[in-house]
Amino acid sequence: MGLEYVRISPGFEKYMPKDYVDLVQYGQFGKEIDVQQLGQFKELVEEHPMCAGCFMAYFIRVFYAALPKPEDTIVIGTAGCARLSLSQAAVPFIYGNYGDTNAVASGLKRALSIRFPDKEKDVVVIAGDGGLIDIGFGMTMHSWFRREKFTTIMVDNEVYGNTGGQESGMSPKGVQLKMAPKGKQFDKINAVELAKTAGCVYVAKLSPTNPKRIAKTVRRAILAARHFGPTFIHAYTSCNIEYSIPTEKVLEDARKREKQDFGFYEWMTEEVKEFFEEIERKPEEVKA
Ligand SMILES: Cc1ncc(C[n+]2csc(CCOP(=O)(O)OP(=O)(O)O)c2C)c(N)n1
Ligand code: SF4
Repeated sequence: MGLEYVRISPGFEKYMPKDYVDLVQYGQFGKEIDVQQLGQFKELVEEHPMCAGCFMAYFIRVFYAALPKPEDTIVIGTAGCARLSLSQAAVPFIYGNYGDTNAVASGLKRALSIRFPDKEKDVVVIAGDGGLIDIGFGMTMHSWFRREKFTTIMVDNEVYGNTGGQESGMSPKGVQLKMAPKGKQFDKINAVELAKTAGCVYVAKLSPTNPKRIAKTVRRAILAARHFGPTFIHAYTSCNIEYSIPTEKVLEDARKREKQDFGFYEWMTEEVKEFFEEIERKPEEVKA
């Protein structure tokens, strides 16, 4: 895409679908949106078939609101619950074969930098724990080893939600699931430490209790990937269905997990830290 493709040619407004006109007039393209204004602008994803009250769907909603440049972003997903809403958003979406997302993203990011040498095009992978750390493990790790400059976001619901409840490497030890009736025998994989060891330059872990913090983390991960190398966000996004969490208890559960094992964690290289210190300085701190 790009801003020039998003804008409607003068005189054509009356022929375009209202949803599209609203998106251009009242949406995020070409603007910096504060995530606290959610509900006051036309969002990039509004309708999707994910379960009512699904916290993964909420996280994805905030993710889109946080994109620094939606008109220059491409999202890659795969089989799993997340793609049900990713594929409905007004941002180009590529469906990678299950497990292949980070290989597809590597090729795409390289191709975009050749095709558009003077433009920044952001590539973001969003996939489940099964897609990234189980079946896609090799592709994920090797994209990090190769220092590919895109962001990987793992929406970790600690189960294979889309296929009915098999255990994943990210399920906590001992948990019983529909298709793991004996209880998981092994520890939850430490994805954050793997990402740091494999070469990510910015790594964060969070439970989505605070939209402002989600937005800042997403933005930082995308900007760091643009300039320095691979970045990774590990987000806890509970599954109401497989973990039997009633919709009204979803936030309570996220807060509980935040206290327990999903406290906000952020790590970055010195180079990335200096970059953010520079670009996030308040205007009054910038010397004339
Ligand atoms: C190559 C391949 N293997 C297996 C599948 C079947 N499959 C589809 S979704 C899925 C599990 C999804 O779990 P996860 O990635 O954790 O995402 P969630 O649905 O939990 O969000 C599997 C095994 C597939 N579509 N393609
Ligand atoms: S199965 Fe779970 S993760 Fe998937 S949409 Fe439903 S609540 Fe969300």
